[in-house]
Amino acid sequence: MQRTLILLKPDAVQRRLVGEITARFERKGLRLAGLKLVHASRELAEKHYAVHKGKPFYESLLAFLTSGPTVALVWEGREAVAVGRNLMGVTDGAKSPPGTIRGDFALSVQNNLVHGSDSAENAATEIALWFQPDELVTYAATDANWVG
Ligand code: IDP
Repeated sequence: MQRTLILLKPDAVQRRLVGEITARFERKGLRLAGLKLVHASRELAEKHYAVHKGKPFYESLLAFLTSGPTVALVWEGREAVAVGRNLMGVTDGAKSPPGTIRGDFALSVQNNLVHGSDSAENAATEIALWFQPDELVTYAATDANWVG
């Protein structure tokens, strides 16, 4: 069992795609463990995208992530990190295949609707950045025998 952090970035909220995107993770069979609406501070955005510091798009990326509310989600399940990345597609919306979230709804490289952790290790770090431990809920999914 693995956890991943998924962010529905400010463009997803502004474009009213929160329900559409969240539904894809639900239907896949992942279990929702955390959910909140956050208007990210510059400090949070800097920590979240620390790996991109110094890149030409860094300041623009921080401005984007702090421009409005983000929906932060924690999903649990078998191979949750890889499953999340597959549902998202590739970074550039224009190159992302149809059927993926970015392939279906994004055209931009920066404004690509979703973030998903790229390793279990990074997921743990990112979840701790966006959630307090008591904001994550563990429970038995009644359909676990069918989708697990
Ligand atoms: P990922 O979100 O697909 O894992 P990363 O390379 O980790 O992609 O980049 C993080 C985010 O930074 C992307 O989702 C996108 O919003 C933005 N980004 C990445 N590369 C570029 C770029 O070349 N121009 C503008 N924004 C970029």
